[in-house]
Formats: sequence, C-alpha cells, structure tokens
Amino acid sequence: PVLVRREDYTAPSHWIRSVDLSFDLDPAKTLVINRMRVEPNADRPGEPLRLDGEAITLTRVLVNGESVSFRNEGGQLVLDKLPTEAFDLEIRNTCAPEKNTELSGLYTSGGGFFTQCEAQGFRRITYFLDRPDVMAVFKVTLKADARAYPVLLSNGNLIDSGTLDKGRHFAEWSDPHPKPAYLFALVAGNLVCREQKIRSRSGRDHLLQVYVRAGDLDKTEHAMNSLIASVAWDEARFGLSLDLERFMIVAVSDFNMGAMENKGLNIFNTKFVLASPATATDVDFGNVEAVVGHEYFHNWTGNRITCRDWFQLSLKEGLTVYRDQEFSQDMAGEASARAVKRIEDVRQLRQFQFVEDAGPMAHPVRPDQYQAIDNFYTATVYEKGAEVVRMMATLVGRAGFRRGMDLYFQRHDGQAVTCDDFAQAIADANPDSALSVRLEAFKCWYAQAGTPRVNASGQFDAVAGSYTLTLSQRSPATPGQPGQAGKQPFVIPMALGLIAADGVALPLQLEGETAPHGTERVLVLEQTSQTWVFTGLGELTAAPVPSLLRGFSAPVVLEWAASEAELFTLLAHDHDAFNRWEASQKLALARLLAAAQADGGAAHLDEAYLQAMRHVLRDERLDAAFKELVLTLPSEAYVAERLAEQGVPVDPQRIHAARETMRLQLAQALHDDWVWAWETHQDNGGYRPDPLSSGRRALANLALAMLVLAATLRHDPLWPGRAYQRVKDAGNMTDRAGALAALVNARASLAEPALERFHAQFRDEALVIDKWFSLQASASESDGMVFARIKALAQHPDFTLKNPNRARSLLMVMTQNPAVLHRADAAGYVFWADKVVEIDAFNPQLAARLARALDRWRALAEPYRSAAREAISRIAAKPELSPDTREIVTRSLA
Ligand code: HT7
Ligand code: ZN
Repeated sequence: PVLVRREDYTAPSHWIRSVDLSFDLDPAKTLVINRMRVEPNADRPGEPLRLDGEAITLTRVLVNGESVSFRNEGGQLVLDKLPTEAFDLEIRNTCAPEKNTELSGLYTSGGGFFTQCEAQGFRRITYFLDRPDVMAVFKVTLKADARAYPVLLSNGNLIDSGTLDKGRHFAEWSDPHPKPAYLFALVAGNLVCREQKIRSRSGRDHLLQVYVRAGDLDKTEHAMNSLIASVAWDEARFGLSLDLERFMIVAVSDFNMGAMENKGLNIFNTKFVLASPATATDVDFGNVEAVVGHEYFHNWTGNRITCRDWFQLSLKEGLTVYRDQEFSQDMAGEASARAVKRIEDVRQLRQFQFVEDAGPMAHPVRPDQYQAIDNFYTATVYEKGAEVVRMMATLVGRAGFRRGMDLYFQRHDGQAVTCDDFAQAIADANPDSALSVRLEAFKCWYAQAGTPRVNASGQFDAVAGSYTLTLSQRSPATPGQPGQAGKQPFVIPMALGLIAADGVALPLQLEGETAPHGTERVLVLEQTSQTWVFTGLGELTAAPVPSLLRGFSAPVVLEWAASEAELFTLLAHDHDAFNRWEASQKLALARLLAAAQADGGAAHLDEAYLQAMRHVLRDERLDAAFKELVLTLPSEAYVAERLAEQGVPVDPQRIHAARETMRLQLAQALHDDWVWAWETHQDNGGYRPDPLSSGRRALANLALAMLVLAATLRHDPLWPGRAYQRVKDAGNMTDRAGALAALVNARASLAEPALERFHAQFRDEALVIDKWFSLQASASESDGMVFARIKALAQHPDFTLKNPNRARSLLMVMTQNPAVLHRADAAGYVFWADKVVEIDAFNPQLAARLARALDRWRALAEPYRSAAREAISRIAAKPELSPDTREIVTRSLA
C-alpha cells in the first residue's frame, strides 16, 4: 500500500485550464472524449505529465491533434516529450457504469446515470490531473437515449440541447467557474423536478431545482424550503450570494455518503432530500435542512475556495459543518432551541469523535498521512474541525469572525489553499484578538490528535471574598504522537460563570481588575496549568458553584470533581442550558458507572436524583425538547468511553444491564409524571417540523416508551395497546415510529403485529423500510433475541448489501448497539467480519466504514477483547482486501 504524506506536497507539473468533455452514455460502455488545454507549470519545466486513471479503457491520445507515445506507470498514463508551451491534449476512453458497484466515478442507479467524484472518482471517468489544486473551466456534452434518459444535467448553465438520430438526444452545459475535477458532476435519467425562481438580496434572479423520481415529487417541499432558507442565510450572515443562474439538487438512492456539493449540481442521498410528514421523522426533517444547508454553503467554503491537497480537507469540511450548525441554530430561533441543537451536536461529537480520538484511527484535524483518502472523511476532520472553527469564532467574537471570513474571501477567492491560510486570515482581521496573539500555539488543534483533558479545581476564601480557579491540561498519546511530553499545550477557550447556592449569577471580577465584567466570560487556558482569582465575593456565605466550559466552548474532557450538591445546583439554576443538561448527564453517569461496576450490575436510583428528574419534567419554564434530552440517559457507548478512560476494562453487557435497569426504575418511579407528560404533549392540528412541536413529540415519545416498558413488565395491556393504536393511526412518521420503537424495545407482544403492519403499509417506500430495519437492529438486547432477529433480517427479501442505505440500516446500526455486537460467544463479531469481507469485494468505501466498528477493541474486557482481535485478524488475513479496508484493519491491529 502507498502511503501519501502531507510533507511531500509538490505543485503539479502542468495546469489544465479548460476541459471539453463529451459523453456517449451507455450503461455497458460509455464513450468519453476529453479535450484539455494544458499548460506546463513554469516552476517545474521539462517534467512528464502523469495523468491519473482507474478502471477505464484508453482508446486514443492526441497532442495538438497528433498521435504521441505514452506509457502506463503505476496506474498513471505518462506522457514524456511534451510541448514546452500550452497545448491541446485529447483523450478517448471508455468506462462501464453498470459495473461500477463502488459508486465512485460514473455509475448507474435506478435506471439513471450519476457521478461521485470526491475524492478521487474523476479518474474513474477519464484520465486527468485528479487533484484539488488543478482547477479548470468545464464544458460538457451529454448524449443519451431520449426515452430512457429524458433529463441530462451537468454543472453550470445549459447552453444547447436537441435531438440526434436513433432516438438519442443531447445537452450541452458550460460552467464558467474554474473548478477541481472532484466537483464535476453529470446526471442522466427519467426524473421530475420541483422548481422555484428566487431573487437574491443582491438583486440577481436564480432558478432552484430539486430533481427526484416521479413518485417522490410530493416529498421535495422541505428540501426546497431549506435551500431557499440557506441562500438567504448565507447572504445575511456572511454576505455570500449565490453565484449561479441555476442551482440543482438531484436525489439518488445509491450513494456512499450523505450528499455532494458539485458546483451547481448537488447530488444527494435520497435520505437527505425526501421528507413528508407521512414518511420522515422530525430528525429526518432536521437532517434534510442541515445537509441541504451544508452542501449549499460549500459553494463558497469548498468550491470558490477549495483545498490545496486532501490533507487540508477540514479547511472546507470543518468550516462548512460549523456553518451548517450555525444555520440550524439560527433556524431554530429561540435561545432554548439553539441550546438544544448545541447539545445534540456535542452529544454526536462525544459519541463518535471522542471515541475516534481515543482509538487506533486517531488523527489530527489536518492528517499527516493516509493510504486511502476516503478513510479520512471522519468525525475528526468534520466535527472536531468544526469545533476548531468555533473556538476561533469564540476567540475573536462574532463580528471579528465575520471580518475574518471577509478577509479570507478577499485573499483567496478562486484559489486552492491550506488550513494555515484560513487561520491566518481570521487572525489578521483581528490583530488584537486572543487568537491573533496566540496563533501559532492555537494551530496545535490542527496538528495534534487526541482529546485534551482539562482538570479544574476551585477554592473559596470566605474571608477574602475570593474564588481561586486552577485549570490544568494534559494530552493523551495517540498513534504516532507521544502523549504529554511530546505535545504542546492547547489554546483552550473556557467560557464560564459562577453561581451562588441560591442560583444567582455572580459578577465576574478578576484580581487586578477595577470592576466586574458581566456574569459570563471566556478565560484562555494556554499553559499546562494556570490560576485565576475572582474577587468581590465577600457577600457570599457559601462557596459559589463554577459553571465551566459553558456551551462546550472547547472539545475537551473536563475533569471536575463536582459534588452531588453542586451538580443539583447547576441542574436547577445554571443560566447556561448546555451546562444544565451536562449536570443531568453527570448525575446519571455517576450512577451508571457505579452500577456497571457493582456486583450484579443493578442500579439503584436514589430519591434525590428521581426528584430532580421529576422537577425538570414538570418545570413549566423548560422546553419539551430540553426535558427529553435531560431525561435521556447517557448512551452505552459514552459510558464505555468513560470507563475506558479510568482504565477499567469495558464489559458492554454489564453496561447494558445497568442502563436498562436504570431506565426501568425511571419508568416506574416517575410513572405518574410520564402519564402527565404523555397527556399534555399531544399534537393538536397539522404536522409542523418546527423545534417547539418536534420537542413536544420527542418528549411524548419518551413518555410512551417509559410507560410501555413499565406496563409490559407488569403484564398491563393498557399502554402497549395505546402504542399499537398509535402505530395504526398516527398522523405522522415521528409518532408512528416512536410508538413502534416503544413496543419493540419493551419486547411487548404487540410488537410483532405492529412491525408487520408497518412493513405492509410502507413496503414501497425505501427510506421507511430502512427505518423498519434500523428500528429492529437498534432494539434493546435481551437474551440474544435482537441478534437472532438481525441475522434473520439479513436474509429478508427486502435486504440487500448493494444499496448502502439498506446495508447501513441493518449492519451499521447493529454495530452501534453494543449489547448485540459484543457477545460472549463472539457470534456478533463473526457476523460483522463476514459482512465486511463480503461488502469489501464490491464497495470498499462502505466496507471500510463498517470495518471501524471494533476500533476500540483494546478497551474491552475479556472474553470480548481476544475475540474481537481475532475477528479483525480474520479480515486482515484476506489477501484480496481493498486498500481502504486494509488500512483500517492494519491500523486497528498495530
Ligand atoms: N464533500 C462531500 C464528501 C463526499 C464523499 C467523500 C468520499 C466518498 C464519497 C463521498 N460523497 C460525498 C460531502 C460533504 O461533506 O459535503
Ligand atoms: Zn461537506
């Protein structure tokens, strides 16, 4: 396997300034004519031109219209003895879209043609300098059978179209914006579209289109509204206007990831476009809005300014995730709804990125090396990358960040640049900011992997009226980067407040200051250990409670040995909603950790905790969405990571048992409160996916799950009966899927007829059938029944590994259900390993993602640890493994 290193970057030998592509589309054999205008790079004279190509058949090479000699070296087409001035290069080749099961390059799906070129798919279409720093102007001609493929799309503007002989037709597209090949796209198929004309703030008219299969048009309204909102938001918040006359979104059901930001022609996984109240949940509606926003925002952060090389991936992905998170928060509106979104994002970060950062695939936000770049579209590059941008925004302030973005576009529009260039622009626009004076140290966030630990301790001096806060940091070792001694201290913005025991927010005045600076401020921890003294607290009779890392102001693990009383105070009074939620999770976590390590694994919930939960549930000032988050226990994966961090071998079955007992106790002890919550959070009126209504549905669904759980155990048919009725007559998918999940998770006898009914009702809705598989794969395990069900479902006539959404709905979801995957008899691992190998033979990207499931095998207790290692070794022993999956298992075993 070839290791690509960041430090080996060199500029290309040639530039490709323009490309004229012609496609004769045929599923079995598509002919591609590729005419390029090539210019030698004056800085690298005399170098041969090495064009990337993969899984394509070359038929002709002409330079300035003449045949030339060429050779094939390591999969590249090498041309020596080229003109020293700009020249025309014509290449003809063929490819086989219907055989393209990797879904990278040009492939067929549902009777149409689609492309996916990021990161290195363009080379599977034609020979090219397939690297992001080579940017060209594209003109594209598509020719295809007119009946089978009435719609022919590519990037930019339609400049001509018409009929050809033998029932074929053509369309010619021209994209005036120079772009790297990874942003090229084409679509041909029998599609319909919803369209909308808009006039942007800048006064320009644009045509927005969402293309789908004929039966799906009624599910496109939300995507269109999200797109319109995205255009308006980017203009209002960042002054960035749409630079295209036409902006298209196309949905495809076979797709390896979520969506792709091809210039003017975004291609989306159907999962992130299609949404109707009958088929999509509130979470789906939120995801559609976020992903439509994300891809649209890439038009500036990714397309207008792109990455110099793939090591800089977070330049566009981290920044664009930050932008889509901000967009979703702004769309949520109210401060409390914004906080809910932030909590959800942080939960996601901890569940996936923190776990990645603690395992064998830990890598910096700007990685140093890779074998398969597709393996580095990770939670670290995306979500931690977004946190790095968020910290910069915190350090320069909202207006300062906008100034920084303006300077970034002023300096680099139309260029392929690096993460350093971005950070420099934000700092240069804010010369006196906390970022600017520490820029080099701050950039450790790009270079050093691992989640920093921040230890906090405080001391109250009642006589002096002061509170002394000491923060210290340490960094764990990660692959290729030794811990503590080998790593520089991070620059950590710590947003905080101090709260009196009665809940009053205290004014914050540091020693040496003449007056307080509000009740919340940001301290910057930049050394291994630092101390701050807050003064003017002479009136206090008891120690204040610090509210640290408000809003999760940095991606760190905060080690603060808070007392139960302090956590109860924060839960009841903190002005920062994030930290209120955090206090609830710490209270639950302490009980879960104790139960998971106790003999018998049983949790016993004390009255103080139950009373606090009851208070939150009944508090009229709190939003339903927030209550649902507080009353949802930390996930089994999160508990496992906390144990691993303390050096305790992880026993997933014990954690599952502890969490389930705790859930049951919550269900029983708060029974009347759950009944109240259910009854008072019913929808009246039509479905709306806004934060208020979706929060009410989320809380009602949690209440129903609790009531069905408790009732099933006492053989009381009332609540299972109500849930079954809801599966039958719910007015929207959130309520229907919630009721079905309640029955399945409680193992109620009505679960089976409910599942059958659900399947029969939605058999023609692929995305709903995906839910049907996921819901069963994520069910609470008991006596191996869920695992047995998953194995049976893998044989179901509706199941296929070839469709990534369907494969993920069962297999990826199963691997995220710890008590199913980690079995003492190792059967979960064996099943997983077989599927990884099977998928790897036709779709390495998908297989490599599934192969990450046992990344944390070293943290497991026996017998899981040895059995997991054996399963990974079994995969690694397959000589025919793809480079993608090989990289994952090799790193895992290293
Ligand atoms: N930029 C897009 C990445 C992507 C992708 C990467 C590898 C293989 C398939 C892929 N499909 C899309 C998605 C995004 O972050 O917006
Ligand atoms: Zn992206």
